[in-house]
Amino acid sequence: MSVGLTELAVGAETPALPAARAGTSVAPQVETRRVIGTPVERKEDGTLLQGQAQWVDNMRAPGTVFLGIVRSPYAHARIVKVDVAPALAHADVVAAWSGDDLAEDWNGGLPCAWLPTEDTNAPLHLPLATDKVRYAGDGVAVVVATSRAAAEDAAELVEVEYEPLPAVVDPEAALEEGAPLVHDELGTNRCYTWPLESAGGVDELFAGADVVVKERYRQNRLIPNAIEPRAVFVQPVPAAGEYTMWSTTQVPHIARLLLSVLVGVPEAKLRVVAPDVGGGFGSKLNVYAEEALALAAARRLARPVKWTETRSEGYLATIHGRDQIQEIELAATAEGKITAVRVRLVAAMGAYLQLVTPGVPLLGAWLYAGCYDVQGYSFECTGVFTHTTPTDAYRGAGRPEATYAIERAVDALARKIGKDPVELRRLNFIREFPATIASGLTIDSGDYEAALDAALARVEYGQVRTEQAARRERDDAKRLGVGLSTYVEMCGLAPSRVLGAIRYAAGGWDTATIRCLPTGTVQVVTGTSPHGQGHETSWAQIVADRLGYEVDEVEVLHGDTSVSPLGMDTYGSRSLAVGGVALYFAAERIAEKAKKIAAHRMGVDEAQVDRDGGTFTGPEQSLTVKEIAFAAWTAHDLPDGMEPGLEAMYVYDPPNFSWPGGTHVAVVEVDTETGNVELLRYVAVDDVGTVINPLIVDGQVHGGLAQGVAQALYEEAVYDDDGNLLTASMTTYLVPSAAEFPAWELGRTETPSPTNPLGVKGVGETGAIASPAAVMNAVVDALAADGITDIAMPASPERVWRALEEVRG
Ligand code: MCN
Repeated sequence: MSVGLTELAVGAETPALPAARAGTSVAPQVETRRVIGTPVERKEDGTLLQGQAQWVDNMRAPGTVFLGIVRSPYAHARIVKVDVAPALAHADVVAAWSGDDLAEDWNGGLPCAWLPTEDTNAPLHLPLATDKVRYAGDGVAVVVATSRAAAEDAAELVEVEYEPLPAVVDPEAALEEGAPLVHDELGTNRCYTWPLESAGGVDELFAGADVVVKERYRQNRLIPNAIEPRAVFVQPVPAAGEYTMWSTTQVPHIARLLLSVLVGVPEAKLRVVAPDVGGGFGSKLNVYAEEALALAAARRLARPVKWTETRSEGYLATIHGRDQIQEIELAATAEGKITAVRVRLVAAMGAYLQLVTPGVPLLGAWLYAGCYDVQGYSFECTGVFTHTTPTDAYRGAGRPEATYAIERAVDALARKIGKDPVELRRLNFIREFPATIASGLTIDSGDYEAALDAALARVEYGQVRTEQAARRERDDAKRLGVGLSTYVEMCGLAPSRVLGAIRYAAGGWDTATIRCLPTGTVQVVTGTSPHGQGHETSWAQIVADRLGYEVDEVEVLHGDTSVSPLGMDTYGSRSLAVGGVALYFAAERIAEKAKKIAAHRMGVDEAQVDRDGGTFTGPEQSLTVKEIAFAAWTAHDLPDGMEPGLEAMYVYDPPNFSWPGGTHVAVVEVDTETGNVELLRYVAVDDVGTVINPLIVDGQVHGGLAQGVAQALYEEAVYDDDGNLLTASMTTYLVPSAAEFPAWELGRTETPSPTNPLGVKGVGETGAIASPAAVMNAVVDALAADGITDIAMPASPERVWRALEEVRG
């Protein structure tokens, strides 16, 4: 199926804005900026740092029972027999069920909300397997016991007879004729093929190009490592048929809807709470088997049920990220003007489709020409089932992959035509905004050259090149490399009609409610669900700024479907650009009503009242929003027909994505004797539009950089040919610590987004998106003179050393 988006005229519904909106560092779009833009310390940190956070695993209720999941040791096997009787004989076991025992509890299977084409293969994915297991870690039975330890012990007593079958773990091998099938009934391992409508006469541009580069890259499979493992706790009220589920989820609203359908609990009877959630990075943007099992068990047993994963269980049963093979071709003129980009992806889905598994590569589909002005564009992705843990969104989701491919390929082109990678980028930058790019979407605003210049000045590019040449000259075993990544990404997911056009099952709007309480404080109810991003602080800043409260007077409530019934949650760096903007509009609604009340109480015409933030001034008198909130509450003297109270809600559907961009520069030292890569310096100049809280933004960039550099240098999930996860713990899956990183050097340019009145763009994923390319370009740059043109991620010492051995002969 072919998808074209040009007809959507993204950006057409831009709200009316004050005049000066384009260019770098223009004036902020909101008139008052007393609180927006200041580095307020995070309100949530006291609770987190003093051990007063509410983690799911700390929840207690009398009579709680615990789940232990029996997981397959095989990547592919027929289930011959599951005997739970030995587990049931355990003194502390309350119940034990096989997949067949629970089959009647499900309406369909675990949900996938994004089937990119009409003919996408979406095989049934039951919370417990019944016929076959399809990856090591696939659940086959569940044991319920009165303690977690007993549940884990008794799970080992369940006797499962397997008939092992051959497995396939490599996505290209899985497409070959005769490969073991993950889902027999499909007759193929292909999940879908999704071509983006090709634009601009790609074939002709390639045929007429002076230079063509063709590159092939592998996106290593990654394992998310949120600091808090996954956990779920369900408390039923059996007589009422009601359930409250506390879950370590990023998506309480989405989870409520989908679990209600899957388990058959009416949506209005299911409350999902995401209390304090210790990170997710996409891995908790899902509806998991264990949530469904806990809910079904609570219904069957009429008791509270809890499950908490161990870290090694999480490595098998929580989603993985990336695992794609990329082919990218650039057509260019002799001087390096890129005319067309052609991309083919093979993306591993893993054994089943989780919530957005097939959609992840599509999130990068529009971005493989990066921030460059190209005429022709063609993209195609094939999703493939393999006998591995399902993949899904992991910080950046599709966009790190796109950035990696185009940025590495631009460096390859620079080498081929003998041009400095900086100059090649300058030659190709998009310079006019809004820019409708060849892939069909419209970039709101940007100034790529400003970020590039700032980054180069900071890193002292000329000096680094001089030092690099000097080291080569004296044949220093420690080569120096410098790598750039000039990126643009699309986040702030997303305009609902675009999501509809690309067959995502839900909308992309979000909600905010502001409730001005009579005694001078405010409650904000948001549909976003932060799990480390500091919304309690930055949302309070927006309200404080717009309505004249102190930050500490604003309480932000979130992550509970009973408190905040409407929301689309937190992922895709969407929360500020959607939920934060909803908050801005809700504040405007408050101000509109407050102004009417102020005029009424002053006995003047509304036109005679001026607003400055939360202060309303008439000819003789001023009233603050706090005073007006009290008057609205007593309702003793309101304009005729006006509703008492000062409360407003806004549901905001963004007219466009938001498009952060910038330049990252990595400087590495590569030891040609040991293969060790040391990241010496890392400069990141990001443009995320108007900044609400620079402290939080810096923290977001730090975290993203750590994950992106980890992908480039350390982390990789490795399976053997039988589908055993060889990197099944932190001793073999190398999660770096702060000790492996240099002090990040951050800078910013600021090009406000013209599509929202705050001018904001997302920041949550920029670091992870830009950095793998910068680091790997630096590694290859260090070794280019030795004849090396590519090293696969992660650039481990062994990999680098082997590559050098090969060229040394
Ligand atoms: N912000 C700001 N000014 C801007 C942009 C953002 O002050 N111009 C602030 C926001 O107000 C918000 C924070 O930065 O407090 C992040 O905002 P945004 O970019 O909208 O991203 P989200 O809040 O939607 O967070 C999602 C994003 C994603 S997709 C992943 S993955 C990720 C990330 O955030 N996972 C994280 N950051 C994480 N941080 C932590 N600690 N833990 C995770 O799991």
